[in-house]
Amino acid sequence: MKLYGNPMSTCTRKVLTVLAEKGREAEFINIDLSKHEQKTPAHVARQPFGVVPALELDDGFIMYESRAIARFLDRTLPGNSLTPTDPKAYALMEQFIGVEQSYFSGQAMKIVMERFFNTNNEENIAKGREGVKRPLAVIDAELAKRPFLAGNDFTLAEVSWAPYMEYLFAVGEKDLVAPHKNVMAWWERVSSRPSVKKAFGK
Ligand SMILES: N[C@@H](CCC(=O)N[C@@H](CS)C(=O)NCC(=O)O)C(=O)O
Repeated sequence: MKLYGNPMSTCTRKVLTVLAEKGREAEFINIDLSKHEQKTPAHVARQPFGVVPALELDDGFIMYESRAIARFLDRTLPGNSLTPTDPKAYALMEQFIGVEQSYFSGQAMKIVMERFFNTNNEENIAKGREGVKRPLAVIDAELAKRPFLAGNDFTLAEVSWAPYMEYLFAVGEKDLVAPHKNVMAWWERVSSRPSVKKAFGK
């Protein structure tokens, strides 16, 4: 199995987290985003939108989209399942993957990109800060009721949220999260998990 990705990429990190949870390694093919290797014809043949990650199985099957890859690996690799069997817990997991994708990660990345590339457009940063407030408040209320987004266990919902949360802290935005005590406690549980540490190079 080959994973075409970049170790700094949030989407690649979701896939690496699932692999680490399962105790599996893929052959990692580094796609250098600074050299635009994601736009080469060879990579676009695997990922038609010219981004990472893409997964290639030994039988030649190729797929892309990080959340789809995460679901696929969770379903097909043996080991600890990251998808609840209880239908309501499953619904919550999918709901919070949707919340991450629709309302959180795009806003968080507005801040992260400005800081990461040192462009520091304060207008964009302010928009991102405003944008993450609601999803953080929403999950804070939910996390008052249970330790993880879908229940008592770490699931693909945490896999989806973790890379963006990690970057918010990494670029010095702890103050955005700190008023949300339940999110802080949850993040301690998530970020101390060996799979997350491994996937994030910690
Ligand atoms: N929806 C895609 C998004 C992939 C994506 O945007 N990847 C970023 C890195 S996290 C990328 O390759 N960026 C480089 C570019 O946009 O050229 C997924 O979940 O896999």
